[in-house]
Parts: sequence; C-alpha cells; structure tokens
Amino acid sequence: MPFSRLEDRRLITGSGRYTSDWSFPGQVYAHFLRADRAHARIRGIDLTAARAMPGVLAVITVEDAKRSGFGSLPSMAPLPGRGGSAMTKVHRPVLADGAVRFVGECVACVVAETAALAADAAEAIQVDYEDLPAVMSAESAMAPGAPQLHDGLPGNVPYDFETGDPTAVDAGFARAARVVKLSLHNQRVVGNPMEPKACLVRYDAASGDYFVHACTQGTAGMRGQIVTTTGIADDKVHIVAEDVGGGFGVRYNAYPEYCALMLAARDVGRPVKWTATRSEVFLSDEQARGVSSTGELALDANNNFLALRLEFLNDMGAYLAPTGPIVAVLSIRACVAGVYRVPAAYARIRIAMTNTVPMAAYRGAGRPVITYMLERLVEQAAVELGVDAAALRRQNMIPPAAMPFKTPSGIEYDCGDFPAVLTDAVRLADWSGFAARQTAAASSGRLRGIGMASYIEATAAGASKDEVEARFGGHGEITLYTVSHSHGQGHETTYAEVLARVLGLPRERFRLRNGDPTVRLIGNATGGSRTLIGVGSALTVAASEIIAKGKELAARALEAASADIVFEKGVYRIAGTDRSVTLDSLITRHASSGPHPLDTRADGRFGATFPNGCHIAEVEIDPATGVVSIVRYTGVDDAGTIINHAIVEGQMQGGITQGAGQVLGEHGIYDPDTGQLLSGSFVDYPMPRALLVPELTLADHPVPTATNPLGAKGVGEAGVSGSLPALMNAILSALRPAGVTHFEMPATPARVWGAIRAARAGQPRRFAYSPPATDTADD
Ligand code: MCN
Repeated sequence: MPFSRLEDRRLITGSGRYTSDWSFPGQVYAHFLRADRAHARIRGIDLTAARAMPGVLAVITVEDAKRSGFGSLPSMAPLPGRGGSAMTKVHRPVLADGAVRFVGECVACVVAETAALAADAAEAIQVDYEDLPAVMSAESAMAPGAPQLHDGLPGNVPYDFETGDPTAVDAGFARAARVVKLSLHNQRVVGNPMEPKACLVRYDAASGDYFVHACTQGTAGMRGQIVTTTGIADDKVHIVAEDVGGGFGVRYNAYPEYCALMLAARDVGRPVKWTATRSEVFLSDEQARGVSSTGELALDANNNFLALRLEFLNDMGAYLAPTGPIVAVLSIRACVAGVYRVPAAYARIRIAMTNTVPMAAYRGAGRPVITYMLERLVEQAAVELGVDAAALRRQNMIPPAAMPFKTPSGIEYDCGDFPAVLTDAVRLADWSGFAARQTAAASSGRLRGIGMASYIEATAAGASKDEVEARFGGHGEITLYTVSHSHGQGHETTYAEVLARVLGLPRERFRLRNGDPTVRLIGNATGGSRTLIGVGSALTVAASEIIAKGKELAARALEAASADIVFEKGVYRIAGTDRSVTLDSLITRHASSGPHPLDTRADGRFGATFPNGCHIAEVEIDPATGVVSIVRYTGVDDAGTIINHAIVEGQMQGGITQGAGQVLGEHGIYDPDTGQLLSGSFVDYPMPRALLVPELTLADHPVPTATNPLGAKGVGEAGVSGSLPALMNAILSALRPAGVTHFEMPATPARVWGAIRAARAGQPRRFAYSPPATDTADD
C-alpha cells in the first residue's frame, strides 16, 4: 500500500519510538504525589512511612531541589506592559514549596523499583495542609478582598498590557453613528495529545551529563528552560526525543516533573522513568484559552468601521508557564483588527493568577481568541444593522491595493487578498442559497443557521534563526537535522520534498532527525505554525550551498572550470555541451563513513507571514434535544505557496475539528467551591470524533509571500482560527429565530436545549458565562 507521507509506514506499523518506548538497564520508576486541594499552606510533610515502603529508593521534595540549587521555572514577558511597567515574576518551584496552588501540583516525587511500588509509597506520604481560600476565575482573582496567591503580587495581576491608540479610538467612538458591543468568554480547554507526558532521565555520574528523554516540540527551547531552572550547565543537559505523539502547544515548555526527575536520576544513580496517566494530563498539562473579553465596534452612518475597543482578561492559572504571557498578548497585538481597515484600534490585556493549572499555548495560541472576538462582533454588527454579513465584511476589508498595510498596533501585513478569498468562499458555500436550505430544514422542524469568519494569523513572528544540517551518508542517504520536532505535521515528508525539488533527488533519500542531542543546533521549537517558514526556508539556503559545493566536485569530475558548470534538475552540465554528471553520482562517489564534502550546515531568519482565510459553516439544531449538527463547512485559505497539499488539507481538517471540539463540548470546568477539576476525564470532557465534522469543502487562494524563499505562509493552526467563530456564528444564526440572542461556547445539547426552552418560555436568558459559577448552573 502506498503511503503518502514518508513517516506513515513507521508510525502506522507501530515502529515509532515515543518517550515511553525507551528503557535502559537498571531503570527505576517515579510517581508524583500531587496536591488534592486547590490552595493550602503546607505545614509539614512526613516521609518516614513512604521511605520505609518496599522497593522505595528515594522520596524527593522541594528541600532536595533547593539543596541542589534548583530555582524557579522561567516565565517571559514579550513586551513592556502598560506605561512601561514590568511583568511581576511569579516563583514556580519544581516541587511545592510551602504551599500548593492548584489541584494536581507536584508535592513529592517517589522513586521505586516499579511504578506500582512508587505509587503505593506516595500514598504513605503524610502532608499536613492548612486549607486556604481559593480563586477559581480571573474575575474573582481581581475582586477586592480576593485571596492573594503569591507573595509580592498584590491583586493577583502580574502583567497589564495595551496596544493601539486609545485617544484615536475615543475620537472614533465620539463620531460614531452606531456602536456594537459584545462580551464573550473563550472557555478553558485541555490539550490532550495522544501521548501523555513522559520522561526518562539518565545521569552519567562520571561526566555529569543528564540525558532527558521527553516529549517536546523543540529541544533547544526546552533545554534552555531546564538549564534556567536547575542551574546545570547547558552542555550537560541533553534532551532526547524521536517521535512525539502530538503537541498542540502543550509540549512546548519544560514541566516541573522533568526537572524533579533529573534530581531523582542523579540521587539514585539509576535511570528514572515516568509516564503520566490520562488523569495526570488533565491535572497537570498546561491548559489554554480561559479568556473573558469585551469588544466595542464604532461604525459611521454608511456602515464603515471607525474604531475598535477591546479588553481581554486571561485566567493564567496558579503559575506563569514560560509561554503563558506571550500567548496572552502577542497574537492579539499582531491581529488586533483582523482583516479590516479600521482607522483606530485599542486593546488592553490583563492576566490574573487563579488556583488552576497554568495556562499556555494551545493550537492557535491567542489567534482563536482575537479572531473569535472580532468575527462574532462583526457578525453582531451585521445582525443589528440588518445587513448581509458577507457584504459588511467585504466593505470593510483591507483591499489588496493597500498592501503592505500597517495595522493600528504597528504590525505590517505584507500581502493578501482578503476580499477575493471571501468571494471564493461565498461562491463555494452557496451563501445565497442558504435561505432555501433554511426553509427546507424548518419544514422538518430543524433550526438551520449559517456563519462566516474571515480570519488572519501572524505566524513565525519574532522567531530567531533556524539552523539546519544535511549530512550525506555512506549509502547515499541524506540525513537532515533540525531543532523543531514533528509531532503530527509531517515534517519528514515536506522537508524532504523541499530539498528533493531543488536538488532533483527522490524524496525517499532523505531522513529527518529532530533534535538529535549529538548535533547541537540553534533553532525554534515547532510552534506558531512557523516551521515550514523557518526550517523549510533554511533548507532552501542549505540546498543552494549544496549545489554550489557540488559544482566544484562536478568541475573536477568533468575537468572543467566551475564557472562553466550549470545545474538543473539534479544534473551538472558544462554549459553548451552534452557533458554532464548527476548530483546523485557525486554523492555516491564521495560517500564514506566519514564527513562528506557536500555536508552542509545553513541557517536563516525569516519574518512573520499572515495566512488568512474565510470559513463558512452551516449547522442544524434539533430543538427537541439541543443537538447541533455541522451539515456544511467551507474553507478558503491563503497559505501562500503550498509544499504538500495533502498535508495542508490534513492540517486544516485537524484545526477545524479541534475548533469544533471547543465549540460543541470541550470545557475544563473547575468547581468554584472545591477547586476540583470536574471535567477531568474523557467521561466528562468530550474529545471531538471524526464524525463531528462533515466532509469539508476546502480550497486555497494562494497569495505567495516574498518574506521567505518558499513563498509559504503557516497553516498548522489556521483551521482553529476560522472554525471557532464560523461555527458559533452559525449556531447563533440558527438560534436567533428561536429567540436566543446570545450564547457562549460550548454548545452542548443541554445548554442549547435549555436556551431554546427559556427563550420560548419568554425568559430569554443570555446563556452567558457568569464567573465564578460553573456552566452547569446554566444548564
Ligand atoms: N505546509 C505546506 N505548505 C504551506 C504551509 C505548511 O506544505 N504553505 C506543511 C508544512 O511543511 C508542515 C505542515 O504543513 O508539514 C504544517 O506546517 P506549519 O504551518 O509550518 O506548522 P508547524 O509545522 O510549525 O506546526 C505547528 C502547528 C501548531 S503551532 C500546532 S499547535 C499544531 C499543528 O501545527 N499541533 C499539531 N498541527 C498539528 N498537527 C498534529 N497532527 N498534531 C499536533 O500536535
């Protein structure tokens, strides 16, 4: 059977090597004792009984970490805050230090001969807690008199950021003919990669080297975070990862567990292995979104957008994850007014600490937050004005002639044809035929709605340089080394295709080694839909160098001057003659077990790209049950030049389905009274299944960018940015005729049914998120 991706045979036949597949002689196992409460002071920990349990080799607490000089996990502010203020750093220990601040926080690490013995011994640890009041939402964290979570952080708000010109925005609102307002909540979600967190640490006492086998989206960034936390020298920390079973953003950062396991491996002198359970994924993987927002749009009498005022309040959890503040701020700044020509825009973003799992990136990393707000606001404007939502969008879009376009936050979009993308989508989705489909659905008692979203993303913004290396092996195989990890994106295939096309070699000749610890490269993790732009472009730089080196070899082989040699489709030829030699034959001729003359290390730094698209969803709702079915979905996307269409389509499908999962059910719900995660398993947390979305109608409308040699724009997260607002706009469109005027995600059957029932009973509840109560209060 032919496989379309090079990695498929290995992965589908079970030959992948994930973190838990590694084992070493003498290996022992760890188990983490986790906090069973949201907020408490630790008065004491008694380890005596646990240490005496059979097979136990060590029980490690924060005191051991301190003795070894371990400090705080890092966090970064992307930019200065409001008025030039600095972000207040929050101490995040490797193991709980005097207090626990969320259910699931690691308190102690038990190492034993087997995982079961370690788990048993953890039960014997006695922790003397003094319970403290907990805050379970950003709103309650900021309320006067709220419990304070961290020393030196009065008010629980470590970072307050703004972008845009508030005075110009005020002036825009002052001359508005109409103002449209909306408050929205983008609920907390749990990433749930297929592969739970896992880590295996080997310590070489003779050299002082730590080999940390862990699931990661990129080894260099994770190593840097571990080095900062532990104080261990950079050249002594080696992150090893081969296959990684999904990331979605939550495998970007180093976790406290990884640092604790380094301590454990050094102390017991044997390799220590730990594999999280799915419950631990729910309780301790970074979670995401959890943003309350308000938006106001000012329009003139001709429905032109005049000004935009936005406010975002992020629930950041109990500690600042390294990328948490970055995710909260950068995408909103980059895409503050989306695809629209709005003369003035202003956004204020605050982050607040709560007694929940730390928050960070999840597919889209802030773009689904800004796009969700903007596209629901524009849709609301169309409803209030009684105009066609597509026409209102088109009227206010940045025209291609205005490119490059400087946005109100000072970011420059280099290219794009947003109106043409919208026109394609409207045609493919048969936008004008919707009324007939709605009537047909109504005749069988079903509510049908249509929703649109025009999104833009900033991918690869602010990334540093990417190094790549190509090594030519003894059997003609070419191994590519990169820092970024493929964890589902098909990099093995697309990188090979980038080089195969330029070098004129079959793609099967290339192998990919992500983050090989023996080849230290500078580079970024896989994230922000930037890897093709960064690594793919650096590979084209490498290809040029390989061709140039090959020219010297060809000149020698053909006994000609290299200036006379031309290269085309894998063949070096003396210009104007039929004398030639292939690159392939030069590779073989010079192959040996040592370095090859064509071996090349290259790098590049390539700027942000702005992929965009227009998605149109249609849903039908059964008012008797509240079940929402997605019945049509069209997406037209501009990802610039596409390297592999099947992979890009797969990425879009995955992103759209992930958006559908959040819209229709996913919700990390914490009990406001006890601080327990109520949706902590797949029984309570519905993962999207393949049948949730119908066959998608996808098309591309490429406007290649000149900011990288491939002309490509990122694609890995775009589906989420499009689908969240398109689907929710469709659901609102279906619900409005039933009298429901406002509705928040997730559109579970119970919530939809309840909203319709309340509206019909003449009590049109807004079905809004009302912190700190859980959503069950609405149901
Ligand atoms: N591609 C292409 N042509 C383009 C753009 C991209 O052929 N114009 C290809 C690329 O070569 C790559 C894939 O599409 O094979 C995605 O490329 P890119 O947009 O550069 O995104 P990244 O490789 O940087 O992947 C990161 C992105 C993010 S941030 C998340 S989160 C995410 C995602 O990718 N997590 C995923 N997709 C995922 N897919 C899977 N299966 N699992 C995850 O955890």
